[in-house]
Amino acid sequence: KYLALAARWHIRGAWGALSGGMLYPRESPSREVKDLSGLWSFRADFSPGRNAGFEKSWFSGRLSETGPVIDMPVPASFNDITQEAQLRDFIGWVWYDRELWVPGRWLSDEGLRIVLRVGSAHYYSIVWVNGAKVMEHEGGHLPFEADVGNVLRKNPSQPCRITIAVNNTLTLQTLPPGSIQHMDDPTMYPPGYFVQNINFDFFNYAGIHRPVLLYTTPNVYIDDIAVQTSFADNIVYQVSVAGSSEPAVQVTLTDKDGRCAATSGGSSGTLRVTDVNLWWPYLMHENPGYLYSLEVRPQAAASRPTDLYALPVGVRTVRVTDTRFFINNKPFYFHGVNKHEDYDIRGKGLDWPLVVKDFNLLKWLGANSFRTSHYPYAEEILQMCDRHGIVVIDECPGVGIKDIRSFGNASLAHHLVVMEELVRRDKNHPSVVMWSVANEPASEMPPAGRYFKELISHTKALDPHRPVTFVSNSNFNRDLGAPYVDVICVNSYFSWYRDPGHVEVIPIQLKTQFENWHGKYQRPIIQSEYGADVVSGLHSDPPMMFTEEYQEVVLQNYHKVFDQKRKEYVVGELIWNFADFMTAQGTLRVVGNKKGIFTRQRQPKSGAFILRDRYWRLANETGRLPPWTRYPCH
Ligand code: GCB
Repeated sequence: KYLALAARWHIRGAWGALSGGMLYPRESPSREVKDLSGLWSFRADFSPGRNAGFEKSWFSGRLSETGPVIDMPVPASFNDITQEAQLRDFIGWVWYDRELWVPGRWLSDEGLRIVLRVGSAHYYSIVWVNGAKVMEHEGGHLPFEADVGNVLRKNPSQPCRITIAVNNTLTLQTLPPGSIQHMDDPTMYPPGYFVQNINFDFFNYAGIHRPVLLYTTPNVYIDDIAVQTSFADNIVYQVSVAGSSEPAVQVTLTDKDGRCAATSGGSSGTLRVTDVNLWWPYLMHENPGYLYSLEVRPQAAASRPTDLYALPVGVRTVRVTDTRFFINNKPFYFHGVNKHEDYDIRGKGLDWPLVVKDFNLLKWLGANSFRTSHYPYAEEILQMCDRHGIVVIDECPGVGIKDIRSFGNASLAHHLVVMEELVRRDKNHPSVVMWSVANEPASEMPPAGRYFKELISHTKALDPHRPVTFVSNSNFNRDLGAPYVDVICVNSYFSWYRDPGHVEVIPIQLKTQFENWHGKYQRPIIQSEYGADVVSGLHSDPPMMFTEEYQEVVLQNYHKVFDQKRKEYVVGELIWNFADFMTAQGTLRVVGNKKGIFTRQRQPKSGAFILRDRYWRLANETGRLPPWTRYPCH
């Protein structure tokens, strides 16, 4: 019964997913933003069918009138906020609501759109304003929004109530997939007992993970902007304006000092900049992350307010050959990390102190890149990458696709929608240099060939200017997706999951791995994961698994081979993982995955120092650093 419900949510989830742009809400003279972060009322629906909230219409009045509620911070995962294991491990619908006053002038000005936007909520969301349903969305990690002006204006003298119901159930057709298993043996389990099975290695944190905002735009407004940059025609732009049939558009490009660098008119055009400042990665140039501001103004009728949206733009190119990855026509070597959005108490909720700390650690480490393993990260994080020159492989939540039933048409259709939402959101970030459509799918299963062929070609059609990959751990000979990728990304854990304890086998196995993949596909290769678990503070010499010394020697053995093969076709190395992170409970995990080079609280293990020495050495060899950044004088 529960699965049937889940299947219906999925079908409804597809509506509305593709209409309109998804510009990040920014304030301007024509746009105001009201951030609804803070405390919301919260109630998990513990009823046996998890359906009491709908049967009793919890959205039609205050949640606190339906039964007991607790305070819940937004943004945050709900799982680790209380002392209740039942809530930590809850599966089903949770309900949030809060009341607020909308500024009177927003309501009285009929020339304004008022948009409600959820930065992300995991996994399936339904949103009501004053009891009226305004939107549904399937999938975590990506934003969704609706114009709620009409609903709000019906009742201008009352505070407005926003209700959000979120369901974290994963099925074979969700992304990531999962399955609900009912335990029907009454001698073993209580009545109605079920569990959520997943095939991915991080805790399925849920709730409202990113800010909920109300923002305004004029009725004639900039709906979307797309830029494509190059050396000759520096910025080719396209603007879509909604609310007007023939909008004239004025575009001004200003440089970092606020000086006008170029202007243009029309909803599409080209901006050429004299002595253009290119966007460079961190440690590749003395002035990384250079951003212009593209100010777009549609010209509305004289009586109407004119919209203004300012998009940060970095001018750079990306190109791949069969042995190299180029940024701005210079070979780029990824020396970076894989991350997670994960921390104590808030789980996957956006947390500014953590975001800034992590960027400081990335810079300390000499990392120039990361992969958003295994789902899209907050837009605020990508904006930091743009500004600091941290290069990003942008991954969608296609992780744990292991069951053959998750390669069917329904799964593929949803995966395509997710890639569209991802490209729509992130296409203008100069830091994003490649899309990753999946992590370690069962790509040797027969349907994987057609699945990845379609998925990758669809992604390339959405964005012909960026390479596309997926991350493999399959046998190179049986991988049915690999023929379609631009860059091979491969994960391996020699001396860990295979040959545990035997670090001496790493060099030979790693060399074979690279030679096999490159020999067969003639593509550049990124070692997209490698590493070893360390319980911080455990020591042994000679090294043993789970000690700091063992992680050190695993890293050193991998690095020897990277140093040989990066002269040929290996274009990057991303450690698994930047920091320890929470997982489901199991015999292989000691309170989470401990492959971090930092602990979950961001303290370095000894592996971090090995990596720091290496990354700064690589940067000194390949980059152009100003004297003050040269490690160890940093
Ligand atoms: C992998 C997965 C990653 C896991 C990691 C591990 O291959 O891509 O999600 O956390 O291995 O530590 O097992």
